[in-house]
Amino acid sequence: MFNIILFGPPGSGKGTQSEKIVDQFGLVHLSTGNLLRQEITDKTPLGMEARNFMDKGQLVPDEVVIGMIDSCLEKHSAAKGFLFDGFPRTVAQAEALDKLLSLKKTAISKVLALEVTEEELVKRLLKRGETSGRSDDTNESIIRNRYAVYKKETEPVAQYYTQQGKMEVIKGEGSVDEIFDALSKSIETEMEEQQSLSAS
Ligand code: B4P
Repeated sequence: MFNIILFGPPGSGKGTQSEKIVDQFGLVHLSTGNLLRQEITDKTPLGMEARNFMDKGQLVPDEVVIGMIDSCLEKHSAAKGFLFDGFPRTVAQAEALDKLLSLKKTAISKVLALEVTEEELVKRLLKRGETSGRSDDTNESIIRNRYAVYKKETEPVAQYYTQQGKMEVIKGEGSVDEIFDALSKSIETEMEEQQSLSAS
């Protein structure tokens, strides 16, 4: 299995790039943001609980998100690999993911981190808010809170994977295609390394 994490602050292009990566490399896309929004649309109890956090720009509790990922991994047990988008967002989520993957005798191969300035993020999300109908994208103070939560709770996850030697930073500003090219090159290199290791 080949598993990667697309990491970065809110609005850095994780969702945008994930769609292109899964098309190109045949991985299963697991976006916790999309899964949570689907629960909200379906008006499930989980969705109702998650909405209270998401509307304020806060993170949904770890146990809710980890449970969701666990059942998705079960559902796609024959997958060639996974692309995790927007997950893990806390060190507790990263530790839980390592455990879940090791039970399946697999692991994270690489973490690709998109780097974008705060001002560019705010600009992108406010623009998306004009058309997306997403309540967390329309108010600048909620967007700034999401960024503050990222700095406090999610940035330590980068340290966690740096210690494992899996982290690579990619410039997240420029055209969507330029960024996709940089991400693809890094994924291809990692896939080749993994293949030559398993052949030896
Ligand atoms: P997510 O759905 O993960 O989304 P996001 O962080 O808002 O955005 P993303 O980085 O995917 O940006 P996108 O490509 O869309 O999270 C939403 C909320 O869900 C969180 O705040 C949290 O409450 C909750 N949640 C999710 N996962 C969780 C977890 N694991 N634990 C706890 N809570 C969780 O790009 C944004 C915009 O930029 C788009 O309009 C796009 O068109 C534009 N864009 C993209 N690339 C561009 C480029 N190169 N140049 C210009 N614009 C670009």
